[in-house]
Amino acid sequence: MIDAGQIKTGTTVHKTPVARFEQPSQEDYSATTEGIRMSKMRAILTAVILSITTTAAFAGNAAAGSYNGVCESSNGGEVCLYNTTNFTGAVYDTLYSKSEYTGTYYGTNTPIDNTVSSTWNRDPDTLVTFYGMPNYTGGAIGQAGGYKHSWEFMGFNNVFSSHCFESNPSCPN
Ligand SMILES: [Ca+2]
Ligand SMILES: [Ca+2]
Repeated sequence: MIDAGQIKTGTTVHKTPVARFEQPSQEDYSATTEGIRMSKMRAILTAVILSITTTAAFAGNAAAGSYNGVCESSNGGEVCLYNTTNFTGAVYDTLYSKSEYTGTYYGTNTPIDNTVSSTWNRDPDTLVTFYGMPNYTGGAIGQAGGYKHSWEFMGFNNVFSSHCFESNPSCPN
């Protein structure tokens, strides 16, 4: 709206003083409309710049995303393993499928193999399947995108030994 005012003032300068008391001419109206349009364009530009900044921020987190002790939805979304039943405490957070549970919960010496009690799939639209054995074998159960499950109450406590995102072509069908 500041732009509209500036354009209108600029137009008035070229008129005689009497013109101030006339109804706004079509020219004035057009100038105002144009000003609003310019303001909108500026708003869109600002939104684009913000979007770029946000993207850059996500890119900046990429290196620290997987296995940093924080269960995150950025970069496609992690799957997070907990050895507690309520998604708290130490976590193994990863963006990737894992064919063998060789790791430990972040910041601990506790192995993840056969100790997972709850999981959170933070990928909003990709199923992850957990398996009772390495290499995506043994008993399997899927967890849909965005869901949290406490496996203690579902008969899968302390059994998982691998997991695979369905987007991974090497996962079993
Ligand atoms: Ca993380
Ligand atoms: Ca197992």
